[in-house]
Amino acid sequence: MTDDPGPARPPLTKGTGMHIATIRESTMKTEQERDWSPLTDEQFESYEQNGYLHLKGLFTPEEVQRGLAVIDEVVGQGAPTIENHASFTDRSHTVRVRDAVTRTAGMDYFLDHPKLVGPLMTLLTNSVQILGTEIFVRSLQDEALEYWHTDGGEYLQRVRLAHGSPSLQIKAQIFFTDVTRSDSGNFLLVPGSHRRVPTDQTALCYIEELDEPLRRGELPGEAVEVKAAPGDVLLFPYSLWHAVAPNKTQERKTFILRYGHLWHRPHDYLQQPAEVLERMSPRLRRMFGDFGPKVHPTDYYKPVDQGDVMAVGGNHGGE
Ligand SMILES: O=C(O)CCC(=O)C(=O)O
Repeated sequence: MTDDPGPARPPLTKGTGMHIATIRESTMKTEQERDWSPLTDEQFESYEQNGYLHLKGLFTPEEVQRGLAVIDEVVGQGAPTIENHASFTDRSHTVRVRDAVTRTAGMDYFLDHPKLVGPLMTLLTNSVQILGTEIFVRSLQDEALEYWHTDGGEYLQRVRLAHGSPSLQIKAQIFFTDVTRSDSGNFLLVPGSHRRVPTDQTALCYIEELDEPLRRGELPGEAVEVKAAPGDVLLFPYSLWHAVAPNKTQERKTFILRYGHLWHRPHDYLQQPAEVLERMSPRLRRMFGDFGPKVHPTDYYKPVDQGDVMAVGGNHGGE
């Protein structure tokens, strides 16, 4: 997806007293050199058609070690997480740390990484907010670790977007252990299902028409069992029908990061605490919905400096 920044204009800054339309045609644009690249047209089209994008080897083996250390650090602290909610379906076979970014600064590296920011900037058309940060450690289990469902609750479940529309909400799963064999806690998905509304509508968004066969170990014919290596990233919208295979190999360790537009509400925090935001780059703070002390309610819909703030993060191009 190419994005020509257009002719040179002055930087967009808040509080100049000038109307944005006199400064720049689009607030998505920037004169700064970005540290990220957008998805290619081919990648975008593949995501559009299939409802997922498997980015192989996005993170290096060193970065994988870094991620594993973050997981060990947080799990070693007792995996502190947020208060229970009536909709949570956390189970004994999985350690699930919600709002993990408040437990460790080590996640910032991944969240602010140009290799991850670029695809999200494409899919969410530059309005990118982090809605949740989770660590998953999935242990061994002979039956499916998760049954077929969509994400985001029953209200969002009915929304279907036209082909070519920017995504509404997205998950990025970063794999830190080997999930290249069957029955190793693989992510299961039905390609194209992101544009289908399940027949059943229930509070937890499980899809009984597929769950009943899955209890017998049967998958729909068109289902894909994702074979992910450490360092791979899977992007998918909340509307994609997905489940998790049994795990008969080894503990599976991943981050699952939730994203939406700036005008969405987060899932596992209301506002990040000041001490968390203070350690972050301006881009990452913006991705946590922080506009600084002079925020205007309209900023979430019409952020005047979005292109400039999102151009560069704190990882100096990544490692
Ligand atoms: O653990 C996984 O692979 C996916 C978890 C899941 O079902 C979800 O993110 O909604």
